[in-house]
Amino acid sequence: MGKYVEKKENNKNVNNWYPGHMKKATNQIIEKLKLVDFIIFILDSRVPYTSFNSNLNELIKNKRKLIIFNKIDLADLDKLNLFIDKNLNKENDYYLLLNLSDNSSKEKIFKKIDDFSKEKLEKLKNKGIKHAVTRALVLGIPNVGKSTFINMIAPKNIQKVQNMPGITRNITWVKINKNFEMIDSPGILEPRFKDANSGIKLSLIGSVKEGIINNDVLVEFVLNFLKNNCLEQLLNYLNLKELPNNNEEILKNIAVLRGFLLKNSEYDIEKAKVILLKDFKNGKISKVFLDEV
Ligand SMILES: Nc1nc2c(ncn2[C@@H]2O[C@H](COP(=O)(O)OP(=O)(O)OP(=O)(O)O)[C@@H](O)[C@H]2O)c(=O)[nH]1
Ligand SMILES: [Mg+2]
Repeated sequence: MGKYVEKKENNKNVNNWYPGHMKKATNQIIEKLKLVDFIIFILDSRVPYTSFNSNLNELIKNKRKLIIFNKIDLADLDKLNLFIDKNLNKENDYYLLLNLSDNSSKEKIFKKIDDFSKEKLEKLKNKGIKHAVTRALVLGIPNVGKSTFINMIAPKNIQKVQNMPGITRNITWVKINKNFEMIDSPGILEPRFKDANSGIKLSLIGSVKEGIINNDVLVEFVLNFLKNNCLEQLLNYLNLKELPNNNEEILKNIAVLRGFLLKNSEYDIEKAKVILLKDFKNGKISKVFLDEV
């Protein structure tokens, strides 16, 4: 996974919004590292580069790591696979593609966890210890599905889940079964954005909270991205056969479709912007890949 780190650009934009709780959570994670056998590192498949926190990766470099490319239901799988071919050293990096809205992912997860636990269990068995417990720490930026991952394999839904950042606030141990325990952790962002568009992409997928980056900037980016890369999905979303002339016309079209009218019978373009961003975040426009392949 070294290539991810090399790609990171040297940018001087210190995020002055960086939430204090993330610093605190990072320290709590460092404390827990010695207690776990491996790390489950969760990424958003729409932005596998942008959602890869290199700082966290540096902290866990001595640990075995299972990389989860999550939310594949929302991603362009061809591009994701190309990205994986280019960036993962398949002999050393263990990874799994998942859609956690699909309950059948459970089996895939347990199989992989068994693979990861085997080494330790065998070592202990040779020493005569039969009932060993394997422990894993789930890490990632906010909103990638860490708690959803844990809920999927836990005996019952324990962790709170919502499509916005900062839902998990504390390190939490969760017992999966008598042989396996996991730690859920609060999402942590890199203290600096990787490049000029990272903050935008992270806002679009709900990993940076609303209000940090101006809606106009987000709308402009997402419409240009869709026009250039996902025309079919955009036309479907707009219920049109041909693309309007410009972004303003597109927004007007959304306002018409939704019946967003102001008192003076003008279209409510601001409301159209908000709904577009919300729909994108909720995966109503899907099969996208926002990073470079
Ligand atoms: N479409 C889709 N949505 C998913 C998937 N996995 C998780 N989600 C949704 O993503 C949102 C965030 O999930 P969480 O599990 O709360 O994410 P988290 O990483 O724990 O977030 P923080 O605790 O805020 O760091 C929720 O709305 C989940 O339902 C997936 O594979 N596909
Ligand atoms: Mg969580």
